[in-house]
Amino acid sequence: MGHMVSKQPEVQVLLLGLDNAGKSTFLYKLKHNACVTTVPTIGFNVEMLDAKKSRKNIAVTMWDVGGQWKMREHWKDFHQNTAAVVFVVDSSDRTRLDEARKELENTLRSEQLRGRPLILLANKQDVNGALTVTELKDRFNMRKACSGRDWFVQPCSASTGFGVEETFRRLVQMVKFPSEASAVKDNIKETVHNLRSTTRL
Ligand code: G3D
Ligand code: MG
Repeated sequence: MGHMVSKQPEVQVLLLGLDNAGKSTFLYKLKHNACVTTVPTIGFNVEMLDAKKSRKNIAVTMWDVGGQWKMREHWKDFHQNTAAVVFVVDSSDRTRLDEARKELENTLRSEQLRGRPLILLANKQDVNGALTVTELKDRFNMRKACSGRDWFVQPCSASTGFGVEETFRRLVQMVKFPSEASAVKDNIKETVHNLRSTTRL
């Protein structure tokens, strides 16, 4: 059979985090566990990965936007059409945790990312003294920061590969297509909620 010019659902995922968090390493590791094509570009990397969700093939496009200070102002340019965010943290670098938390908070403030699921990737778990998932959850005040969206803190070591595939599996589980019944239901629920709050039904 010839290659189908795909009508398969496509979702975009944003990989964010400070420089040196391990975003590119994570993407590189994933690439070896899935069928991908690489399109290296100035300022960001993008990979396409195949996945299965509800017995359907889906194409996951993962954007690794440079974490350097210069690039951060461009993060918001990627927010539109983003189905989920993976925010990568260097769990071993205690000196930059506050900086990372602030960037996460900025990201979560984006209107275009409202309700989108988020995975906090607790990377570099192989390093001695790295913060644990529980510690990071507290440090980033996840429960409060992520209210109104699905979220998860995933332990990972991008360089050894620990947790990498599991992250991708969870990600695929968490993303919603507009066509998915549950997503439609969520939209309806949200609309009803908004109607109620504005009209006091
Ligand atoms: P970035 O794309 O987020 O900027 P990189 O980060 O993927 O370039 O990784 C930054 C550095 O962290 C790299 O080290 C990389 O090898 C290291 N790194 C990434 N993930 C892990 C991890 O899980 N454990 C450990 N121990 N190191 C990790 P170098 O030395 O190449 O700069
Ligand atoms: Mg990088």
